[in-house]
Amino acid sequence: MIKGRKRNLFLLPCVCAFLAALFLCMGKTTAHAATPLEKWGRLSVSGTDIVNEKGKPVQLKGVSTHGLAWYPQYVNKSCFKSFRKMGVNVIRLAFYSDPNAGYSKSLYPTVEKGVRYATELGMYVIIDWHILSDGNPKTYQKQALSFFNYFAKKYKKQKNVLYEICNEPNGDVTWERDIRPYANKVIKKIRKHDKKNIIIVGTPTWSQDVDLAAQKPLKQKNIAYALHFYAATHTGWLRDKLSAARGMGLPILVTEFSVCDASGSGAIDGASGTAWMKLLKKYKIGYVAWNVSNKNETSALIRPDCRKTKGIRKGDLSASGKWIAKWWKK
Ligand code: IDC
Repeated sequence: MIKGRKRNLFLLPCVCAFLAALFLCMGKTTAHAATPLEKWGRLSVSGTDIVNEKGKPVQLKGVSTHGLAWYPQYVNKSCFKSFRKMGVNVIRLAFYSDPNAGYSKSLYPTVEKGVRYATELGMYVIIDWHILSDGNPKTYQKQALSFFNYFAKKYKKQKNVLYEICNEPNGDVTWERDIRPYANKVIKKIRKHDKKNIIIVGTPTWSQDVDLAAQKPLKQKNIAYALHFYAATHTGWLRDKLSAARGMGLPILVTEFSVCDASGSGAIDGASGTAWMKLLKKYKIGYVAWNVSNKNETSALIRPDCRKTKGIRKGDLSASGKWIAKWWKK
């Protein structure tokens, strides 16, 4: 039998070893905080909400690349990680569909890199077919079908991929005649491979007319609809449109926004911006900020004089970047 002082001498190393093991474990858990993907798993659409694997509504918070042809240097793991640290959980990869705006099959590997880095970081990633100057999604429908066929086949097993099939239809485009039939075709193509991941559909007038989509939504599952706003241009009237469409049961995601005007520049409208962010928070509607670059325009999230493409810190953010980053932590 071990007695008195002797017993204490025996117990002491045991207690120390136990404490050391405990600290090591704690160190491990703090070193590896759960990633957004570990926390939520595959997302889906339930009623008007985007929900996690347990069916609980979640709010995506993201940043969008600029056109991949113009600013591919920001598609790197360190850059994505910097934004994750600031509270971002989704990266949008903007692949312009118009050849005059950079469309090229040679950019597919840039998309693949983006998806790989986001995946390694446990972040969600939106593959965005960025129609803009090409107005009608039917203009490059053939290319869109081949684009989504390729990526849906590639990523059908991943839980963190979302497809945005037409950034901003505009000009002589209607929901019924153009966007809805286009969406039906592209959705069919994606679903041939990827049965579950969310597909986001743009709406008329640069993704503002969610009310028109709400009148005749698509019939498939796991479809969300895009609403885009630039706070200085799109004010209360567009917020009302959002609320009305949501009231009609439409699931909405803000896959692009900024706090300046619709040109992507001009002054920040803090009052309109705040009203938007409060509304989105109230409804848990996800939002993605345009754009990760240091271009000399207000919407660029990085300061024009910052040449870094890695290890981005809060101090490297532009005025709009800093403004928006405050909301990533709320
Ligand atoms: C803008 C970029 C700008 C680029 C222009 C044309 O900020 O640097 O020269 O596109 O490609 C959108 C579009 C988005 C626009 C942005 C600002 O989806 O591509 O980016 N915007 O104009 N919709 C509303 C505003």
